[in-house]
Amino acid sequence: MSDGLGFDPARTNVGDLDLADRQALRRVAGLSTELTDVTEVEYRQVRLEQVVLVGVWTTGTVDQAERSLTELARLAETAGALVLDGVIQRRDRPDPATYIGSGKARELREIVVASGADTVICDGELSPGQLRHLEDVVQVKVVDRTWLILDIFAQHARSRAGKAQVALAQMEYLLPRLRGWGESLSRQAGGRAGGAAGGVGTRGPGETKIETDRRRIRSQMTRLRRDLADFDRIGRTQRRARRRSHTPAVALAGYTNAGKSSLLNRITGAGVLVEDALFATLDPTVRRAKMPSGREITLADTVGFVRHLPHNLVEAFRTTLAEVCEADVIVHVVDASDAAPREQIAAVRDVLAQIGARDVREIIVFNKSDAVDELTLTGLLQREPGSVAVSAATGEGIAGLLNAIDQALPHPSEEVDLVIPYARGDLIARVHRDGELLDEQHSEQGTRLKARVEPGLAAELAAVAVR
Ligand SMILES: Nc1nc2c(ncn2[C@@H]2O[C@H](COP(=O)(O)OP(=O)(O)OP(=O)(O)O)[C@@H](O)[C@H]2O)c(=O)[nH]1
Ligand SMILES: [Mg+2]
Repeated sequence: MSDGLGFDPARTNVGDLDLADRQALRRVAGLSTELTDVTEVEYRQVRLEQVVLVGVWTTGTVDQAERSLTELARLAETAGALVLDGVIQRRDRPDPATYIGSGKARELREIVVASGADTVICDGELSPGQLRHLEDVVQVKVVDRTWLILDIFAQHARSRAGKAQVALAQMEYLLPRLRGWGESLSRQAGGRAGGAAGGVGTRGPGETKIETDRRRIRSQMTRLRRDLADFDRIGRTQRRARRRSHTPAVALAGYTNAGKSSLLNRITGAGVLVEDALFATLDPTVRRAKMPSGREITLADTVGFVRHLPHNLVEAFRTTLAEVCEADVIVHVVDASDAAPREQIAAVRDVLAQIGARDVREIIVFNKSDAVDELTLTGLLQREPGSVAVSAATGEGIAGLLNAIDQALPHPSEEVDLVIPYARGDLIARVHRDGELLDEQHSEQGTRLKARVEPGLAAELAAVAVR
């Protein structure tokens, strides 16, 4: 099976066939950066690394296992790594000591040596012990899927809040996984406390490097949590201001690369970054849009989800994800051209449940309709009642999506039937924009409006109405 990624994820052993190819990619010794004085975060980065992927396949079909490893390869490439090889082991559950079985771990060591890889990436979240034991067997850096996702997020974070959120999640992950370097591998504790943040004097007498690292990380975490609390307050204030205007909030959510930013651009002309890359968007963008009924909404683009999104990352991104939790409607964007759209839907709903957005009204939108055949699309639409198909690329189906959003919007609580003098055209405009107009007629005294509006606007209308 070839998947265009240069490796066969189903293969459980290395053949001789492409050994020469892989050795041709072997790193030139001595060119790598000196590792003695980098921080743990820097050390764990997988940028520019040559990696071998390894997965444990416990449940599901062989197809699912392969898709998972193919996705891991895309994630690794997004992070900047070069994927040399990939192997899957079938087991009832991961080995508690070394993730893959110990025999398999020794085979993995041979693959690493043969391919010249400098990093192994495991398709799961490994316990601190598993990470250490496997590292001792394969004798190169081992990182897991969780860390890989954290690393991509770290590379893509632009805003200060985004950067702080990722840094905190990385440190939470690393704290229990710090290891005393020097016992194995080539990394030794340097003469100084390591990393620019430490500096001379941070290491007390008799303190080992690992203790210094832990202490430094803890104090950085405290600072980050304080910063995040500030960002959270700002975000809350902004959302409250939007709420006060009673503009319904709609959030685009969905699997990474599904086309959320493309849809925002198509609907609002926002000009947000669109990329064929995983996690292109980290910071939410909010734009206004007018619905066919004339009502205005705010439409928020958000960070994409992925299978097994690290839990502490979800926690850290609570501020960002609040756009989704507090929305009136979630437009759940699905890539219809994906090999397994229904698995994506399940993964996204899993995260939505984690962040407490399960009860928010959801519209499933199958995007990229231009890239799938009619039959597949019909099948998808049938299995998700109320879903719509669109193409952000061609614009097909967008009108239908806007109608679906319009209908899903919450109805303002007060119904009014009043005559508003012509001099108050401003109020009538607000009914058009913020309320739901049911009927409008013009008489001598003014405009007769039947509409549903929020209580505040209802009171203002009543105050000026012609009796
Ligand atoms: N064929 C086709 N490609 C699309 C369509 N919509 C988006 N794409 C492509 O899909 C890729 C991802 O699009 P984005 O809009 O960046 O996706 P996203 O969901 O915002 O992704 P992240 O922010 O990374 O989670 C890009 O290469 C787009 O050009 C579509 O309707 N048809
Ligand atoms: Mg995006």
